[in-house]
Amino acid sequence: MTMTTGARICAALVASLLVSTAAFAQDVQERTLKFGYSTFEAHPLGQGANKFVALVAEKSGGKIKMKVYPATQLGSETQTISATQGGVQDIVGTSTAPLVGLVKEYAIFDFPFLFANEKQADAVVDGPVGQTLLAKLSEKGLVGLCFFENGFRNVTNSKRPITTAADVEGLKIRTMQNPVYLDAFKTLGANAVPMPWPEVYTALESGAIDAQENPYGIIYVNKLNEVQKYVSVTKHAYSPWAMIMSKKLWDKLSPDEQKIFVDSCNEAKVYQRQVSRAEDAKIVADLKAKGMQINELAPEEIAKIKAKLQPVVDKYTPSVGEDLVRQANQSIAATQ
Ligand code: EAX
Repeated sequence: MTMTTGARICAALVASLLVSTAAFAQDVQERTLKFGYSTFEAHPLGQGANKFVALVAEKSGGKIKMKVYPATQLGSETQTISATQGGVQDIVGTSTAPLVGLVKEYAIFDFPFLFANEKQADAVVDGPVGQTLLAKLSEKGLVGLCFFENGFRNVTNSKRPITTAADVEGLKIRTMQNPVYLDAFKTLGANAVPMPWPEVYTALESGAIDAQENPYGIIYVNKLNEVQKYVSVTKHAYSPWAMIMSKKLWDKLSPDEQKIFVDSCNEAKVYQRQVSRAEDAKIVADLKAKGMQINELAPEEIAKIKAKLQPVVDKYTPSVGEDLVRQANQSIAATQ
């Protein structure tokens, strides 16, 4: 039987359509995944998480769905990281600070005053250092997809505005469960106590602690204005927020599915960071309206605090690795 040219092209098109439909059907399975994270849906991190979920659904033709558990419903960050390692939870969004217990190199992000602005943070987390750190999670049963941002951290407390390093002395301050933060605040003379986030509001309310430190967004959605009077704009550290998948799930995914997750994360992060940065100005006004007293520190006082904390950076540089620190500083310098 002979075919006309038109018929041949038509047959080829039908065949390729069948192949691609079949390939799609084969490479993307129907899945419902469990995704938990620490903060509220209204927070820019929650908005970014929703964007990620929507993108995954869209790119998978509606086949990959996620059941989302915000606001520490599945437990604290350390608990949800462990659950994700074990495969009980499929995806976790978490501050990177609690990851230091698993991969010591993550401590680089906790170095006081490593970044002066968002551009520097983006250059490092999206550059070779961020890639190395995401890859390192695979040794621990986890797969790093990309970094969202929690943001620059400021100290809040119930006692006094912090205008100099001396004002930090004696404050009973909660830190994340991370040795760099603990050492930094101890170095400044604070009584620093590590505590999982879900316990913090109550501890502030009861007066068990005086202070905590977090970016504006976390202060705001958790209504810390009800239990804290002062916000001092120390910007002493920047918290990235890692989107992480269980390696147990990752290893079962087809390359097409893996790509859907990585691409969705990288698209969602651009949106998430925009939201995060756009909301800060509104939050400051609202916190002030709710009675919080917000103070900036003079640049020379920030410089003094930074100098006091240099020994902490020096202490953790060997365990992070000289090369990684050098790479981070190169990425930072390249933004100038
Ligand atoms: O992940 O524990 C913390 O202070 C974190 O910044 C917060 O829970 C968001």
